[in-house]
Amino acid sequence: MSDAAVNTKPEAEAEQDLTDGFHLIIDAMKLNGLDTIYGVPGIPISDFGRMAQAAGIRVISFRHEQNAGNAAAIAGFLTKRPGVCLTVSAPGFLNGLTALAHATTNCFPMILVSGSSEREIIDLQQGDYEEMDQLAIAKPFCKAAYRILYAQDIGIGVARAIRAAVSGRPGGVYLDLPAKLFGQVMDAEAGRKSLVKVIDAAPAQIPAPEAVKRALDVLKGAKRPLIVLGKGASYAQADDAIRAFVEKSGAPFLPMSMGKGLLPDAHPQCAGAARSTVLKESDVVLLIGARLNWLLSHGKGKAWGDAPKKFIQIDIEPKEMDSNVEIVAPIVGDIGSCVSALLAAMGGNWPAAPADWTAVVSKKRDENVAKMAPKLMNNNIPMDYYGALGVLRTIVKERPDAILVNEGANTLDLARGAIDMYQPRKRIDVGTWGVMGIGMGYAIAAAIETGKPVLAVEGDSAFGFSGMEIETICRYKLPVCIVIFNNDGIYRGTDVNPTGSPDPAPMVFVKGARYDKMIEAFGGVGVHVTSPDELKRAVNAAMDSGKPTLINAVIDPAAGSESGRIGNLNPQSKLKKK
Ligand code: OXT
Ligand code: ADP
Ligand code: MG
Repeated sequence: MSDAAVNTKPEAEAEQDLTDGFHLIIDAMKLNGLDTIYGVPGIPISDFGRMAQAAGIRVISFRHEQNAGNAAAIAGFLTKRPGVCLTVSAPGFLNGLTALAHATTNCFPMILVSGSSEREIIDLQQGDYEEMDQLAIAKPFCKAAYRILYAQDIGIGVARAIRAAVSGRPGGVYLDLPAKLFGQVMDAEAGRKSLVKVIDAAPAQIPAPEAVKRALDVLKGAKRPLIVLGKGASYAQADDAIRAFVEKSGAPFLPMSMGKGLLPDAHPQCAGAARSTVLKESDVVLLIGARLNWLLSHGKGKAWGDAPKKFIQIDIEPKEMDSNVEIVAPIVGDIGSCVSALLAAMGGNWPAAPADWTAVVSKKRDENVAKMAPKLMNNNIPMDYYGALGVLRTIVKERPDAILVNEGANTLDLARGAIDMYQPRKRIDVGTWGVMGIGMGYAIAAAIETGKPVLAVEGDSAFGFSGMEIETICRYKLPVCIVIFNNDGIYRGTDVNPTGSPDPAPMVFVKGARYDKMIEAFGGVGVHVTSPDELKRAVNAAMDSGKPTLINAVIDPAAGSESGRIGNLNPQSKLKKK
């Protein structure tokens, strides 16, 4: 690309209608419906944020880039448009990079836009302000990485970033904008013409008819079919087709954590409460937007039992097939198109799922639900997880359109089981990595993108990773109610330092901490509760008022277990404890 089209002569500015990098980036975003920026301002993007706001883009300014990045990632999940995160150079960029990698790992479309230093200084390593070869560093953590050097390439650069983020398997994209680009001036008309409106950014990917037939043949032959609904199915926004297909098949379905609510957890075919049984005993498993990764025990081993199993998989990413076990009937395409094709090919007289199998699943589910019911009704003080979750379960049932954000270990795993979901994309959580720190970023973006009330159920450790964003929540007056399950530590608050030294044990925090006081510093409502009744009143009041609220819910420090439901993943020393 030559410099010829870039007008750098000041005297020409008076005579010509001009634009510059700042305005072209803003115009390119607006042209493509990117109407919100999550970020942290500073050199070299301070003015860009101001100008974007002046131009009508919503600019949500955070306290730390990782939280802004997580907000952008979940905005992408919720809307199918790439969420945009804007950061300064090197340290700001690196703070945002974790979120970019998280978005890519979870298949959420997001664009991390970072200001950067000039190439000539970076390449000679001359020590610029916040110098770093950001493009090179970003590459392994995202789906695509681009740098725009010239104002006239902004239209194409933004278009490429959008397409890369949302087409095929969605993911994170890095867009590098050197400081000098913002000020580059060019003819306004030429600039306008250089912008690109992305047409059909995520084209439908229609499955091959023979793949659909192959899958239905396998499914029809099943004696114990199971459908697994992952967060890809939630992302696809093909809710009606998925529901119609699942119901027509009559098969039990198992929602993954963020697949919950696609069909209500209270649906008669839901096998969420009979997880072990359906994994072990099914003979044909149809995966819709769920990978056979650690969360599904890689499709093999003890969790899946001894009986031979056939897997059918719907995914937009062909390489996902056979990634862990053989997929006998791969259907490659977008979930909306694949599920619609399956439905159409099933015809009018698809056989009911074998009744002996659905009876086994229902029986197990009813047993597990009955086992949990009394625990959820307990009124113990100090509260245990179940007593507190029983209250939240009812509140979510009464307010099914609220968005539930959830992170922690016990706080996560027990809430996932106890709180039924009723609508798609209402539960957002730690995802594929089990990462702590998504909480406040997710809560903010969920409120901004959907306009719905948000209930964030947070372990006390989990909250700490993004807790400063309660100021952001208060500043933007968002309808977010945060409930901290405060058990004085990571998993439990009971560990002691065995040496007797005054240093606390590694897993515990200040005992009896009052997180509710923190939000009062920013004008939010803080409430301290010790019983399920108090918790119920406080959450309902917060959800009714829509005011930023933080509820410090005291949980018995001894109630949790190591790493929640995944304690088995901790390596154990074979040596005798000293
Ligand atoms: O069928 P069976 O009989 O087996 O029963 C199952 C279901 O059928 C049944 N069930 C039900 N019964 C009745 N009624 C209903 N409605 C119902 N629904 C289900 O219940 C059981 C269990 O069901 P489930 O949960 O579906 O099944 P299971 O077997 O657990 O599923 C397996 C998994 C793997 C799919 C599931 O467990 C899962 O999704 N797990 C995700 C786990 C995860 O991601 N955890 C987070 C990471 S833990 C750890 O890494 C933490 N760290 C380290 C750290 C991290 N993560 N990140 C960063 C950046 N730095 C460090 C930290 C610091 S957690 C953590 C903080 C923890 O402390 P906190 O204070 O925040 O939290 P507390 O623990 O509360 O103190
Ligand atoms: P979960 O953690 O809920 O099991 P995963 O994140 O493991 O879900 O899997 C989601 C899968 O969904 C990914 O393999 C991704 O390629 C796929 N996916 C995402 N969007 C679509 C879509 N629109 N059509 C088809 N597959 C999709
Ligand atoms: Mg805790």
